[in-house]
Amino acid sequence: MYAVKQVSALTGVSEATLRVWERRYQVVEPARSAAGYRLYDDDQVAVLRVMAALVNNGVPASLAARTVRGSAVRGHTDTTPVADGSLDLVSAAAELNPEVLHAVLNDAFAATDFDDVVDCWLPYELERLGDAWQSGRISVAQEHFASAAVARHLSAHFEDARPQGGVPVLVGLPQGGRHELMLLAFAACLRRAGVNAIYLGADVPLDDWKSVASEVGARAAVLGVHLESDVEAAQSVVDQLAALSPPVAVRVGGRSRHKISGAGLLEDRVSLAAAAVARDLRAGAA
Ligand code: B12
Repeated sequence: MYAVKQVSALTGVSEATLRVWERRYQVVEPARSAAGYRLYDDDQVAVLRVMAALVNNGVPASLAARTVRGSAVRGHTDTTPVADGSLDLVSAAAELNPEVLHAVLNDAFAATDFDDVVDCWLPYELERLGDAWQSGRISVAQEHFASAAVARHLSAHFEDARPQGGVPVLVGLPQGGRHELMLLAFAACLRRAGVNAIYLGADVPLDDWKSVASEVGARAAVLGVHLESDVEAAQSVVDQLAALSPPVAVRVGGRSRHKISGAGLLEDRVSLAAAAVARDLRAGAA
């Protein structure tokens, strides 16, 4: 067991903040020594570490607390049923209960700004989902069950932000690419920023990028580049769109974007990346 001073040193969170998280958000409930001092076990320290990481990444404390409370981060070995009000996507995936999954996603999107959800909560939970899948704690079917629900929620936000006309910007993945969730989140942010985003989705053939760009008169496109295996197809899209007359300027996002040449690089947080693209378009730089 650890005293509050030790937990503060282990997590980098001040003693006062640890007490606030306990009182206000019930993140953990430490035992008490005979003299009344707080005593934390290893699982509670693990939960507080995750909470600290989320908050340091910009997740509001209230949302971070709901993410870790009752969540599978405890012990990292198992998935537990979703506790009331917890925002644990992995446990919801494991339960295979559509209502629970829907509630977790609904609550996450209702808990704070859309931008906070897609910049902080969603990538964190998708990574946990990938780790749970890779380590065999959830099956491929459970992962698909959760990803499909995420895609439906993001699509609804995309549809809600109606296009307001203006120069169309194509958004999609190169041929073979299937990791579209963060790209869809990006497209929703772009529309919310007033840009006429045309979302093409996953696995778009090279020739279609060219024909669609000409057909709709696009001057800009955004491509997601995730896996090493996406790089070659993405580079071809960049090269071929740049060779069109007039040329289409391409920006790339996603973890393999640095391997692409001749395209603008977008930052990881999709809402900030979308704001930058919207700003450039307004300034007249396609
Ligand atoms: C959901 C998922 C799938 C779903 C995707 C469904 C869908 N509709 O999108 C499906 C089932 C299709 C899938 C398939 C595969 N997947 Co997958 N998948 C995932 C999972 C769980 C989430 C993916 C995701 O959305 N990540 C988004 C965020 C969380 O991660 P990120 O890529 O680092 O992105 C960050 C930024 O780059 C930014 N960003 C991302 N895109 C964009 C775009 C723009 C424009 C901007 C500005 C920013 C931006 O957002 C993030 C925030 O920081 C990840 C786990 C993980 N850690 O990512 C595995 C993961 C990416 N998949 C993996 C693998 C191996 C595969 C498959 C090869 C599995 C297989 N054997 O078939 C296939 C490949 C498919 C293909 N050809 O592309 C591995 C990749 C390992 C590697 N580095 O090579 C991962 C990491 C899982 C794991 N832990 O092993 N997958």
